[in-house]
Amino acid sequence: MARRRKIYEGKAKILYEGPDPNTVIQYFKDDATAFNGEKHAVIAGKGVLNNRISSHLMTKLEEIGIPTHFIRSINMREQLVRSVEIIPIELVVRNIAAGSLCKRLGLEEGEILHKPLVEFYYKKDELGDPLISEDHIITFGWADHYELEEMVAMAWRVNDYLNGMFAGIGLRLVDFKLEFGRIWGEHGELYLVLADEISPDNCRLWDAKTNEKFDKDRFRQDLGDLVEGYEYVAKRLGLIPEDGILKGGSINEQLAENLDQIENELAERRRLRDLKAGKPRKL
Ligand code: AIR
Ligand code: ASP
Repeated sequence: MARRRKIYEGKAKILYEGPDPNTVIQYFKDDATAFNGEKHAVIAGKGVLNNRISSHLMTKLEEIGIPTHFIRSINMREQLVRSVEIIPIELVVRNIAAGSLCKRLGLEEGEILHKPLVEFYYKKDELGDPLISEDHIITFGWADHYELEEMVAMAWRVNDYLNGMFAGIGLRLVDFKLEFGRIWGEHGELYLVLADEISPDNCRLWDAKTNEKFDKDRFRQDLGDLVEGYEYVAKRLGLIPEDGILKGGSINEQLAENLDQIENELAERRRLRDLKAGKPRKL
């Protein structure tokens, strides 16, 4: 393969230049980090499973009209995505109290919130991604009113959809994190799309009956094999065979490559909406 230029390397992914200037290749690493990179391990199979799970969920979201950066899967570790300008905000949606919410407010883990909670964090590793308000976002110009309104609306729809999808396979969607990116059209119109990834690295997923955790908390809290948890999620979603793709703790590469009939058929069907076309409602 021709040498590709690396654009950016993060904790769990690498971005390479894509085949044309509007695209980027997103490579899923096997690295797992927690507590802002303090804890680190390389876990065979994690990248393959996240690539697969995220491709699937992004495709499903496209199907209900949520625009995403996802174009298509390339191979077991890589996907082609639209090149976007990432908005430096992490939106976290919570249905059940866990993680930093419990720590900050002294709540008991597992408490069901009477309405889903949307939180904003400023994406800045040096500061440990601090919690911020909508006003910070506007005041510091990280996003404008149109964008903020659109991001929150999309986050609610994603939550409703994924809640149902996971409930249908016996999992509770406790919380998740979303990132959005900007794309400009030919005439300068602005589109917002869902970017980054949606995988057990950035969702909390518990068994509906036992509350067993199948997400990155397995690693954060040393609860058991991380990749087995992710594999369980992929199996329940019907993305890998029932007997899994792990062999003796590492990925069966041949089997993983052969799973390549991934959801690419929607790649060309796009429903972007010019953000400036409508007036913002009061926040
Ligand atoms: N998250 C937040 N920053 C990075 C990630 N991955 C995700 C977590 C969790 C949710 O956002 O994986 O699903 C809330 O995280 P926390 O730590 O604020 O409780
Ligand atoms: N991914 C972040 C980190 O490396 C946060 C987390 O998931 O806990 O620390």
